[in-house]
Amino acid sequence: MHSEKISTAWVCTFGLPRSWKWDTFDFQISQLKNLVSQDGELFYLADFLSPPDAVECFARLRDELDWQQEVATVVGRRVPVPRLVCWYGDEGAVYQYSGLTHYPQAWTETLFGLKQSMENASGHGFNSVLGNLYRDGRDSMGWHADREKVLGVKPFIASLSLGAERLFKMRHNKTGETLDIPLASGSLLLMGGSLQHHWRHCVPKSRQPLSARINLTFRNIINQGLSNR
Ligand SMILES: O=C(O)CCC(=O)C(=O)O
Repeated sequence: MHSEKISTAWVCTFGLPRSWKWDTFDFQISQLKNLVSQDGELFYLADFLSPPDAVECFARLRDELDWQQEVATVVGRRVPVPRLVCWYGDEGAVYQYSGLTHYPQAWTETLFGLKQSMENASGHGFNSVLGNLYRDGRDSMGWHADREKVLGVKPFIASLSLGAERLFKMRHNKTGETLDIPLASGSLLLMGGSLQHHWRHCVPKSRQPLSARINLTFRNIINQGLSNR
């Protein structure tokens, strides 16, 4: 059941960014069904955010965040990444992947409120978030696993989807077993245990005329040794 919306007012916590209260679904991980048969944990909640909050949250994030077009080097060629990205978090939560170094921008009120909701809901702490903006069905994310050293041995990642529904595909590294999960607006996907070591995932392109989608993956960077620029 959705908890009653306590307030739509700004909440101010001393020393921390003010945060926005979202109407989120109360759940306990122990009550959720693990969607993978082996080697990891994967939980899906279709309606973590209420539909009105999902719409509002999408609009805020689309307008507020500093979306960037990154360029990756693939076999010596400079190729634009097929989506826009941003990286926010605690100072020092520097993240390197695909040969690119991401220095965090300071939490916005919207992101900080979502981070708190994610932490309360999952019981895990997060110090950073990767944002992906898929402008339409031509934007995508290739096969990969989130298993960089700075995420720790068994990273726990909370992934919030907003906007157009997109397919999330998973494939087991050894058995080739596959799993397709359509990610609805307002849904939450939780990845944990040894999932990233045994499975890969992607968001393929779609031929459908799709509108935009925002995905936020809340993460915990454990080696904050790198300093900001
Ligand atoms: O957009 C998604 O749902 C997937 C995002 C993802 O795989 C990632 O950020 O590593």
